[in-house]
Amino acid sequence: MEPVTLEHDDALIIADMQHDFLPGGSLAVPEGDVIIPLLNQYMARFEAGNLPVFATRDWHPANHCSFVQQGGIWPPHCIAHTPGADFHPALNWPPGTHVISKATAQEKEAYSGFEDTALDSLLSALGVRRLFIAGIATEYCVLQTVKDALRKGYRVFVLEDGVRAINLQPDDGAQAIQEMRQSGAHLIDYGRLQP
Ligand code: VGL
Ligand code: ZN
Repeated sequence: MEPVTLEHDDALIIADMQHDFLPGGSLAVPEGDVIIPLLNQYMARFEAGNLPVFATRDWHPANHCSFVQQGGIWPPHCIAHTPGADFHPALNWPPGTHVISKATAQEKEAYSGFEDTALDSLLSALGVRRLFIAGIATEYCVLQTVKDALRKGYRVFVLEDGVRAINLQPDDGAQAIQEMRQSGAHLIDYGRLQP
């Protein structure tokens, strides 16, 4: 992969860095917290370039259909307005970071940050054409957000060192990376970003 230089039509999307998805949370992503310092470095680069940063968050009602009690596959997690749904406090969000709440409807699962949110219209209004995407979980929110972004015509860079997987099956994360690459996403890491 070639070096990548940030351009005026770039934006950063960081997926779901919430307590319940981090070690100690109800649906912890292994090593989910390990990427926080790196995500702060990525955010600092976008802030320095005056480029927009978006934070998605899972923001479920207490009886969301994805929870086991309602026949879903997940333990209750990221219930709106509870501490488990808060972002980890060590993240240095730039002033003006756009927060996108997703999967807010009781009867519908939604992993993608684009599903029933204002994300696409905000990006369009800002003239964004290239998206840099990191966060958790690789094979759910990150994968579906990346695939939606590609379908909508964005050029997509997945920050491979800034994602972590749940891995219900041991290679779910690796397979998701493959799927993103095959769908047309570029995989990069921090070392590829030119100063
Ligand atoms: C997610 C599991 C359950 C995600 C959301 O957005 O990655 N994963 N709910
Ligand atoms: Zn969820």
